[in-house]
Amino acid sequence: MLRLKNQNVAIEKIVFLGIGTNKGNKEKNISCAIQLLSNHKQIKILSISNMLKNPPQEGIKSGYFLNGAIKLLTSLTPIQMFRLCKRIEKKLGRITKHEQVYSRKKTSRTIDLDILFYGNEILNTNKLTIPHPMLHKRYFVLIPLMELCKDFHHPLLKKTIGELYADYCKSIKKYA
Ligand code: PH2
Ligand code: MG
Ligand code: MG
Repeated sequence: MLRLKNQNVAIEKIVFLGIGTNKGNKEKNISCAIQLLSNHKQIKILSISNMLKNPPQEGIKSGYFLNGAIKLLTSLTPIQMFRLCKRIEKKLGRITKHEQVYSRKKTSRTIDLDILFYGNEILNTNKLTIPHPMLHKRYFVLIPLMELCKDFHHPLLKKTIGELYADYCKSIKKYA
């Protein structure tokens, strides 16, 4: 998008988001979050993976998760994108008072929106790390990304999603 008047060029970046939910009406949580993202003027959703029903990982004790990934185009900066994700999480976590009490528990999420990739950018602040530091260790992220962008290059690990997925599969075989 080119704004000639003030010579500002709004650069649009491809962003991949991870989406997850383990609480409440999970299908509805996912579709509300996607609706809120697509309502934003500076976001164009390009594709959405299938949602994967899978057990909680990394020590979380809860019912199953629904996880997926979203590919979008945006002129928001990484920090603006991050703040939007937090606003959407907050909005969807506040359906009822009863749920508000529960959502204080870190393990129970009405919706979790994580920035996986922001173009090829590498960012490391105490608030935000891009690419997502855990993405190559999480099958519930790698499987949806395989569907959307198996040839996308991880800018830090210098491997494609396909290669990272193959590495992940090898690593779990080793410990099986
Ligand atoms: N998120 C976590 C930790 N564990 N497990 C699954 N299956 N799905 C998640 O989204 C998830 C998790 C921390 O964000
Ligand atoms: Mg997360
Ligand atoms: Mg998160």
